[in-house]
Amino acid sequence: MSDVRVDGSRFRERFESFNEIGATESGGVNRPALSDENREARDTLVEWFEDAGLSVTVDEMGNIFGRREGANPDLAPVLFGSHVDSQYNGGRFDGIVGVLGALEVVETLNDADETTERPLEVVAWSNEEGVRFQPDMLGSGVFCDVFDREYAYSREDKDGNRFGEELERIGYRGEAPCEPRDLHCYFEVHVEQGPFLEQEELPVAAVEGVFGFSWMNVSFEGQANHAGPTPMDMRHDALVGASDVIQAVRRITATGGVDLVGTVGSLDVWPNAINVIPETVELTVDFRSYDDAAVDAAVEQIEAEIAHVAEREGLDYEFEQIMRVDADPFDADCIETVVDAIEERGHDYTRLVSGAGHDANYLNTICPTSMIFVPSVDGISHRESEFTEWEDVLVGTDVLLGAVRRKADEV
Ligand code: HGY
Ligand code: MN
Ligand code: MN
Repeated sequence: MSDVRVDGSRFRERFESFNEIGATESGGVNRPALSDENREARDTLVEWFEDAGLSVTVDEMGNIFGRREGANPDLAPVLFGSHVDSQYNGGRFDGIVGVLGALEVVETLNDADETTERPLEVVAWSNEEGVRFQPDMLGSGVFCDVFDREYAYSREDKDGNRFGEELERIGYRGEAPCEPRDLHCYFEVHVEQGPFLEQEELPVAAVEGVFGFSWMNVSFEGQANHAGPTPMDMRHDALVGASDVIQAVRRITATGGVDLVGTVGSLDVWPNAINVIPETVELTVDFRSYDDAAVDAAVEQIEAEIAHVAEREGLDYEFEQIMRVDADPFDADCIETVVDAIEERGHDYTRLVSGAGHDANYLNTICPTSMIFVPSVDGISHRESEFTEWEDVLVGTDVLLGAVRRKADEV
């Protein structure tokens, strides 16, 4: 295989200009799924895909595919990419490195005038973050038959906007069916979003799997009343109920298994007034572990705690698990392909399991899959100060190039 390398300056220029879209004052980006900023990002991506000679397809979930023909069009393609939707005030690297890195791999092969045996497809998945529309990984989830399209279209943001209508509004409700199809394999390069690679002073990791996780919506309904004259034993305070759940999540993770993590990330109080006993509280719970039994046990425990607290405080409650993805290890051969690509470049590396969810979780259920990680400075992500050194981004992208070329010539 001839020695070709990604073009760091072209990639850097593209990365910087892409991140001007929805740029925030503090150096992050604000491009939540299906927002106007997300539309602008999508439009830019389609233009760049077309400039790189890719034939672009947008499917029913707004997933954007760019196809580069190989010598043998009948062979199943090698798919690689990530997502371009961001957190509210999120980082500039999460997802973007994987999509623009995939485009850079195509450009590098174009420069080398190299035709692979198999077709290549670059992809930008819709709604990976799941912050505006829950659950996350909705675009890849429908593509992998985890969710049906109508369910996805029905998901609402906090203002009651529906996913399907917002997709229509931004012009990305494509015609192509969003369903599983024959893929040779899937790769995704992504920032680690944790501290390990930086602590070990390593530039890259072959990812062996992703934590399983559960997302839950919880709501308590008590009774609003005056904060002054209402005796304590007559209160039905929804926020007291919620506070017990938050403590219980911490308690469950302390004893629930070595890598079990739990988060209450979102909490809405109504009427949220200083002198009114809270009537309703809506909160979310996120449990994750590489041990699926630990996640399931944690979900069971928190549901029991919610029922107990509601009983004690005289509250009504609702509990819904809106998403459960298993911790399935990635494909051994795809992992070793990544390792071969790393070793060919002579990099020190390690093997990691991801605590963050990725579209690769779902692709792993329909085709051989693995990922490549590059370090996150201070282990930070989902924050505007998220950062990865550019030479590390290039290491990861070069490894993606090596892995894709290996798989694309398998017949
Ligand atoms: O939640 C996650 O891990 C991903 O950012 N959607
Ligand atoms: Mn991501
Ligand atoms: Mn993310």
